[in-house]
Amino acid sequence: MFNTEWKNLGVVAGLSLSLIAAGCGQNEAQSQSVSEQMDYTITGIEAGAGQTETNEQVIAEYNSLAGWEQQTASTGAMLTELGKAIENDEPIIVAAWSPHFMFAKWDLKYLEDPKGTFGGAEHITTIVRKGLKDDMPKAYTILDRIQWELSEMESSLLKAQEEELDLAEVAQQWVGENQETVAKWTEGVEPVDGTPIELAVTPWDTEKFSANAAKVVLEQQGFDVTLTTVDPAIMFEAISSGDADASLSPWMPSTHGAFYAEYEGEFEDLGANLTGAKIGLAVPAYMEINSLEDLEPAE
Ligand code: PBE
Repeated sequence: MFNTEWKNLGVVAGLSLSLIAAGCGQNEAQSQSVSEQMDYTITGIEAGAGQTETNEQVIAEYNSLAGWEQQTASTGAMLTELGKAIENDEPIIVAAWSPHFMFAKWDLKYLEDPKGTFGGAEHITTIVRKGLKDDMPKAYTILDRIQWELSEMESSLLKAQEEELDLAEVAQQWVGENQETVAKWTEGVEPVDGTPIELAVTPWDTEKFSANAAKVVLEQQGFDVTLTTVDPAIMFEAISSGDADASLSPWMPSTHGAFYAEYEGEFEDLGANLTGAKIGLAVPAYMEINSLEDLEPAE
C-alpha cells in the first residue's frame, strides 16, 4: 500500500515537474530578445566568400554584435535554413546579396548598416591578365564590351530557380534570345579558329550566369573556352599570375576589395559588367528589427 502510494506520488510529481519545465520554456522564449532567440548567430555562406570576411568586419565594428558568431557552410545550406525559419515564423539573420533570387522568393529586408561597413552599391567587374590585350586583342575587345542590365540578370537568376535549370542553360538561352546585344559586343571582331581561352569563375549564380554567357558568346566567335570554378582569392591569384585569362566575377568595391588591393597592378580591370549589386545582412520582413544596431550583444 505504502509502496503504491509512493509510486503514484512519484508519477504526479514527475508530471508537475515537466509541466513546470514546459511552462518555463515558453515564458523564457517570450521574454528572450530576438538576438538571444537567434543564439547570437549569423547564418553565413562559404568560408571562402568575400562576404564572409565583410561579415566578420561588421561583427567587429558594431557594439550591438559584440560576441556574435558567424556560422559558415554554403549558400545552399544558408538558403535551406532561411526557408525553414520562414516556414516556422522564426527569427533568422543571413548573409544576403543582390542580385539573388532569395529576394523574389521570400519577403526579406536588408538591415540598415549605419556605419557603412558593407559599403554602398557594389558592381561586378571584369578583370583580365596583363598582356591579354596584346596576345588576344579579339577576346579582349569582346570581354571589354560584355555587360548586363540588373533586370536582365535578375530575371535570368529567377528563371533558373523557378524552372530548375542550371545557370549554364539559362545563359545559353539568354544568348540565343539576345543576339542583337551580342552582335554589338562582337561587332567588327573577326572570328578565330579555336584559340583557347580560360575564364575563372566563382561559385555563385550571378557569376555562373555571366561566365557561361561569355563562354557561349566567345564560342560563337570561334574561341575554345574553359571555365574554371574557384574561390575569390584564387580567382585574383590566377588572373594575376596569368594562369587564367579573365574573370567576370569580382564584386567591388567592398566584397572583394581586400583581394583586389592585394593584387592591384598585377591584372587589368576592364570595368563593370553589372552595376547596382549589394551585399548585407538580411532578415525576414516579419521581424521587427530594421538595423544592425537593433541587435543586442551576447552576454
Ligand atoms: N557573394 C556573391 C560573393 C560574390 C558573389 C556576395 C556571395 C562573395 O564572394 O561574397
